[in-house]
Amino acid sequence: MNCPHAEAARNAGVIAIDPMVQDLDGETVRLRDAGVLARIDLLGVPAWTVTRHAEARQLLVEPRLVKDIDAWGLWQSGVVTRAWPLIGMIDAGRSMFTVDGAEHRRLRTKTSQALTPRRLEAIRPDIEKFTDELLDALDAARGEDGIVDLKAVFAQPLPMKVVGMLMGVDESQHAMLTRQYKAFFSMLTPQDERLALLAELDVFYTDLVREKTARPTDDLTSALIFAEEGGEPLTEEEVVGNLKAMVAAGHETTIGLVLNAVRALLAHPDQLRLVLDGEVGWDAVVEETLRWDTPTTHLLMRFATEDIAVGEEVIRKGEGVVISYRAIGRDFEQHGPDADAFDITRPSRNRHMTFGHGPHICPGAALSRVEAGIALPALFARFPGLRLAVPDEEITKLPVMTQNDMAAFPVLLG
Ligand code: STR
Repeated sequence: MNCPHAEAARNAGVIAIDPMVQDLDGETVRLRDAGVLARIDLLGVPAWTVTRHAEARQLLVEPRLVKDIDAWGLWQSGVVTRAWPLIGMIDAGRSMFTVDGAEHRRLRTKTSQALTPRRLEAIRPDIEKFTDELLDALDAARGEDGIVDLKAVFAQPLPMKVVGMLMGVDESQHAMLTRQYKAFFSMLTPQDERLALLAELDVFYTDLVREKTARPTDDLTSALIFAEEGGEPLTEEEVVGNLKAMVAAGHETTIGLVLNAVRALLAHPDQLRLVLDGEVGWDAVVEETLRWDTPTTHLLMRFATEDIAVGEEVIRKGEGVVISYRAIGRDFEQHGPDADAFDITRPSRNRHMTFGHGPHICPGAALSRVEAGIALPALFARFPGLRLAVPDEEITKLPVMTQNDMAAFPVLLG
């Protein structure tokens, strides 16, 4: 291959993931062009990453790759410690996110059953109500200059309200959680502050679980506490772990999905027209956005319990593997030579792997599709003249290594 990026990557051998996220598209292309498995550096810590669809699909069902941090050589040897800024992405307590096998099924079943498309029909009216309220808030938040931040006023609070309702987290706590997770994900947060906020969140969630244990309500947290089917009931630590994972994931990733879709449509007015004229459905917008501009850039991490051969490379026992979903969405083999283009009419738009694959496939996938499928049409119906208030190039990413997260999205509502 004579791609200069690929040459550079091979010479350097290792691609350092930029904590400041100054060139996400460039980095995505460099990773993809570096091969099926690329060597990356995460703030001084080496890992493999999978950058292609077919191989990721294979590795995501590979039982010799596990989530348990104790299988990580660099953790066993003490090279990686809690001082590493990304440790909270891996050492997140016992939950469906960190456990494999039969125990994983035990931890996950109740949650995935609560989030099936059928069960979600029941909360559709609530999501529509939240959306309408936030559209009013957008209208009201318009400044003198007519500019309003679509992220802060709409895309961020909506998923928080939805996951808050599902899990039984009171509205009065939403702003606190949004602030804490923003600091958690930001690479500008000093590590001692990050560890302190994680400890505070643990106290908050533990108190919440104890409160629901004493006075159960109609929410998934209470259901997890009192789940009877499927063998052993979950321990308090396991309920807390699942609750943390649900709130963190449910709130963070959908922000990206909604904003990335709006941004892509505003940058491709011909495609926006197709949707507004009813020629292409909103589901196509959602799926193509998921493929082209994934909310999760890199998913940390899995560890090899034995040597695993992948193509010409071997992942050695104890080594860490990241899944680079953004590069995977741009795979030429899977999506054709125009994989870097946003195209809601592409035939392969539904064949992305953005929610993962295998046992850990995102249990909230249907929920995020429902949320985006309500929010996007409602937004464009209320504000048909919606446009960016700054040139697209001026939209910057937050310094977050694993999520695809804009700092702000200033718009004119028209
Ligand atoms: C954040 C910190 C925490 O307390 C618990 C979790 C577990 C679930 C993780 C979450 C994390 C970070 C964002 C993740 C989420 C699962 C899905 C979400 C990785 C580590 C994605 O970005 C896909």
